[in-house]
Amino acid sequence: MNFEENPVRDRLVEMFAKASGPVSGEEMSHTLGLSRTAIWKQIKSLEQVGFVFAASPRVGYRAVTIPDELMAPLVDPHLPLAVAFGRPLFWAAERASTNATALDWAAKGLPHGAVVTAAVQTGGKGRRERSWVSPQGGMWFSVLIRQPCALNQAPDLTLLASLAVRRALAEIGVPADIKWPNDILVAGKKVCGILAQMRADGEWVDHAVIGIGINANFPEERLPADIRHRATTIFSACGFAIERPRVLATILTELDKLYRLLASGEGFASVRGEWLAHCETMGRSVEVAVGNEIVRGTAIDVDDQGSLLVKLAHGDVRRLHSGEVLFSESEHLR
Ligand code: BT5
Repeated sequence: MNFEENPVRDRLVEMFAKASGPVSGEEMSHTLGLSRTAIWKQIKSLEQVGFVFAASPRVGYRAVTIPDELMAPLVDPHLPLAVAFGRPLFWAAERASTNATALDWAAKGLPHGAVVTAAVQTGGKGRRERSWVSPQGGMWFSVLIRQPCALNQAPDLTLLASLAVRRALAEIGVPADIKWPNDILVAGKKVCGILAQMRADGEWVDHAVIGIGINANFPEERLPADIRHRATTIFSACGFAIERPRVLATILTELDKLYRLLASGEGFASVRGEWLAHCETMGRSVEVAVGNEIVRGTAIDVDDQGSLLVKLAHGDVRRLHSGEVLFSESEHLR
């Protein structure tokens, strides 16, 4: 199956991104094998997603503004050749959910390492079918992993992804902490969530889709009022916009390094020290929902398997493999 949704658009964006001056209509028609009218239609559709062009009669078009969308020709120059993720990369102005698209395409042969992105998600998903608000300006993307791993290693996929995001944000001066197991916080509020969905075959994960959502370049006022006490955006918390294609390339590069650990048999254990150093969950009161049960206590450690150790009021320690950490209200408002 051919997954390329609009190859002409990507090649056109690449031409504009690489050009030092105006690109003539003739050059575009010749290179892309399309009529001038077809090119003009592509230019109009790029304008709708934030590109601004200056047209000079007889000379051609110059891109005055190239928006920092997560498009292949804008991400690729930042991605080292040896990185296994991000090629191919499929961008769309709108998708219901990049995870849903990636899972659907995975069943139709999408290759390992492919990335699906969208400028806006209309049906973004969190865990347990919760909705994930995904306006323009965020980073909404999913990575397909086809290297089978044992089912009991599956939690590592999320833990390692959160470390990749943390490293990439730290590199551009965004101080991010990890909240076990799948959140990234800036200034104590959630700016990123990770949703890993997988198809297992017996004891093995056949393929997994790692969905990552980052509230990047939009003001937190665009998040629903009822979550703003615990969620923010990088733009609001740090006061600057980030270069999204470059940050995506860095995340994919870090993810590649970390997932090679899994393939080589080392998993979370080899980066546990780094993870703990940036995990803000330790030492705090937590309420963890595990199925229908709520476990209350103090988070004291994360073990080599990535499980959270919680000390209960009467002194016993519980090892929690999955679930979610909800900070108790008193801690949260501290
Ligand atoms: C997550 O779920 O944190 C996983 C989010 C994964 C989103 C990515 S975007 C690309 C890919 N495609 C998808 O469809 N999903 C993935 P969870 O821990 O269950 O958190 C969900 C809860 O966070 C919601 O119930 C809201 O309370 C809150 N929330 C919703 N949108 C948010 C946002 N943009 N920022 C922070 N919190 C949000």
